[in-house]
Amino acid sequence: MLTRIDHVGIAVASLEDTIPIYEQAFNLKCVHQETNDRQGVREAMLLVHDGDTGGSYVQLLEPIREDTPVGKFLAKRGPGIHHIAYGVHDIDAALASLTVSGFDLVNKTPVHGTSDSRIAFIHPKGLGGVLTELVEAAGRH
Ligand code: V0V
Ligand code: CO
Repeated sequence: MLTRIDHVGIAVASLEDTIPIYEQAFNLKCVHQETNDRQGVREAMLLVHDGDTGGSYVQLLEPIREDTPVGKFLAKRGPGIHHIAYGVHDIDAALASLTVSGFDLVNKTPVHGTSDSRIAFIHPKGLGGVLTELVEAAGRH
């Protein structure tokens, strides 16, 4: 079902301050930036590796308000790893399978993700305390 690690989501107070640090530390390039109002974030994607099944990235996340998932996370825990995201070919099939298995889906149907991907979150409680996202990249269905 999973094709790759698509990204590791990292909660930060400031994209502007953190992007250059990641670029310099690992010689990464920031290949995309976007504001996602529904998710309450400004995000930056730094390409780690472009593989056969799609890219893998570091995703830096800055909250656009305090009452958002990343805003609450930052206030409670400070900056750090917020979620892991796995690539899938068919997110509808993956969600159907997880529903049958009884997992607690934050999104029962896919929502809009970075670069027009379709994404869905699975609650951290059922997965070892790790907020987990599935990503079906645009055009790779
Ligand atoms: C909260 N908890 C976490 C967590 N956030 N545990 C692990 N990782 C996280 N990131 C734990 C928290 O410690 C509490 O545990 C419990 O969940 C409830 O916390 P809360 O602060 O009251 O938070 P809730 O319940 O209001 O919301 C938690 C969920 C929320 C996971 C439901 O964060 C959510 O809907 N996340 C999905 C959307 C999202 O994260 N979007 C931003 C990224 P205790 O204290 O009860 O044990 S957007 C993105 O990645 C995009 C656009 C993309 O990739 O394209
Ligand atoms: Co993400």
